[in-house]
Amino acid sequence: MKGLDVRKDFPILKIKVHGKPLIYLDNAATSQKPKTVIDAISTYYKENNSNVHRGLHTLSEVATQQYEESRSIVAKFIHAQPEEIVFTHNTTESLNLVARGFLSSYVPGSEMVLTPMEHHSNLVPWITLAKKHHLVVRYVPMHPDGTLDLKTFQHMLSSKTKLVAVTHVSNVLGTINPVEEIARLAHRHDTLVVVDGAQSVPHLPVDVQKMGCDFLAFSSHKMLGPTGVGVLYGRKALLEKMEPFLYGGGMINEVTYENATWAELPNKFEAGTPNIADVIAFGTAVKYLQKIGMGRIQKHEQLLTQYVMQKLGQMEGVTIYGPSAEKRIGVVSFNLTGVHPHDVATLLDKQGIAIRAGHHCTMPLHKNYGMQSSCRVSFYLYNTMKEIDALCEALEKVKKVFEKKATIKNEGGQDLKG
Ligand code: 7TS
Repeated sequence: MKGLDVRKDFPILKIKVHGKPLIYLDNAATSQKPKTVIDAISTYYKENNSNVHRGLHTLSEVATQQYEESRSIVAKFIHAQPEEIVFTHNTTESLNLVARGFLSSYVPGSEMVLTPMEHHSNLVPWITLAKKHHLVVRYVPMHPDGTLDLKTFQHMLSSKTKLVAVTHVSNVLGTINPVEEIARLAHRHDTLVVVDGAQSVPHLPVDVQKMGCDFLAFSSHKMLGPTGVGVLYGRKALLEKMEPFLYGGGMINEVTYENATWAELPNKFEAGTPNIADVIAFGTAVKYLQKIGMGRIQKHEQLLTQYVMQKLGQMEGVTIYGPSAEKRIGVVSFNLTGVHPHDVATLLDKQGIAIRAGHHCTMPLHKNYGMQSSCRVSFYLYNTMKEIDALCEALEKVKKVFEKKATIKNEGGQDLKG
């Protein structure tokens, strides 16, 4: 397979871990950054550092212009208008902003529909809200392969349903959920649709017009940008109705000792000095992704996913969770029989291979599958087939270590008996 020829752009991919070349397969947690993004941060501080939206001097004007340019780049990337893009600190904050912003619209007994595969960030804000305001939370059933049962979902909706919150892509199962269809069905009941795009916007072409969602949340750090920048896309009419959740400088129109009125969108939701350098560098990251092309990135990751699922599928003692490769993105969670995921991750790390092990902030989903934790590999545009070969070889070694341990234990037991 011909790769995307991008590895040279990522300085960190040249490093060694425990003397072995780094194989970074933890992209669902955070992605690596190309040199252009790293340079954008340092150039900003070296040549441009200033606060935005307040100075009349040259530096402040340039910083404001670059900050707002990033907003336009991000808006274009998901087919939205710049005033519909609110910069937050991460997906978690974006989702909390929506949960707080519509507090007054929920009457006791109102229903929210979630899915069993939500990350805690798209679960905890809603269940906490529900507890405080006596709302009912319902969950769409899932087929055994980790896809949603849309037929049942359709029947769960009614005039009582105020909100559907769904992840576009599961960070554990990799499942791509049919968010277009979900939004269409929900809107028949005037239900708000909040989509968690943390794992989709970095990996698929996303068009909020086509998707038809009301809100979409995602993070810069998972899509080649810096940490500390998140996005909340919201339909303009809804953002106008929504209450801010932070109050202070930058978000006001007029203030007296008794009263305050809010600034126009999107400033109403960006109180205080924002993360200027990182927002600007995020714009650089989005431009980089656009240059490669989201379609090509998706295709590349699809090939890697097919390959890893085929190879892991052939390996004895491996259980893979979630749907077949064509229904998911490049996220594959699995377990090795008899080996704790933390041991798998630690032994792989000794080979220079970074994977995630744990519950991946989806405790209820793991319980659903009758487990506490799993191993997870997740790809991005710079990963290769060779890295997957190295992963599988290393996993075979892990299996051998534990088979040996089991034999020694057994032999020990026999000795005792004897
Ligand atoms: N939603 C999904 C689907 C996610 O995968 C994550 C982070 C979040 C929300 C939260 O994003 P944040 O930027 O606010 O932290 N997921 C993971 C993960 O799978 N491993 O580490 C972080």
